[in-house]
Amino acid sequence: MPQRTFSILKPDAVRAGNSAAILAEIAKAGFKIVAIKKQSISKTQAEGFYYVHKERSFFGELTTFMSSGPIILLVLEKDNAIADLRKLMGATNPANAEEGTIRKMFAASISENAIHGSDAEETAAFEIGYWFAGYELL
Ligand code: 3AN
Repeated sequence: MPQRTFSILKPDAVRAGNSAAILAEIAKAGFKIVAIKKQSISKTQAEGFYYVHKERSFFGELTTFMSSGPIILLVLEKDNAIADLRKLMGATNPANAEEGTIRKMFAASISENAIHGSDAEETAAFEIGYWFAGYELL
């Protein structure tokens, strides 16, 4: 059964001109793009999106970074999409990311790590609904 996941190409990746190369890796891995949009988000929008991390020490840094420039919001679909995208992304800290992963290829640090991907079905449902209206997901 095809599954949907949510992804963000983060401000560092967009700023560096890596969006198209990362989208090519995503396509090569067999994901279908259900929805895609580029936009700048406010600090408040970032705080709402990352509310599960609000007690973490890096919350301020994370939400300031995510609102520092345009991002690309994606809904992706394939069998096993959530786990497969996490695998393609690589470890949160690019220093620990395996060869061939997006973070190994395109991320500079744990805070500026090129890509976000949902970590579970419930988070994917929340994250897709946070950024996309139903009519954008047909
Ligand atoms: P992932 O994105 O791999 O699921 P999470 O959910 O642990 O990682 O963290 C959410 C985001 O917060 C990460 N993508 C990263 O940008 C940022 N982050 C995580 N840990 C740190 C840290 N120690 N310092 C700064 N930013 C961090």
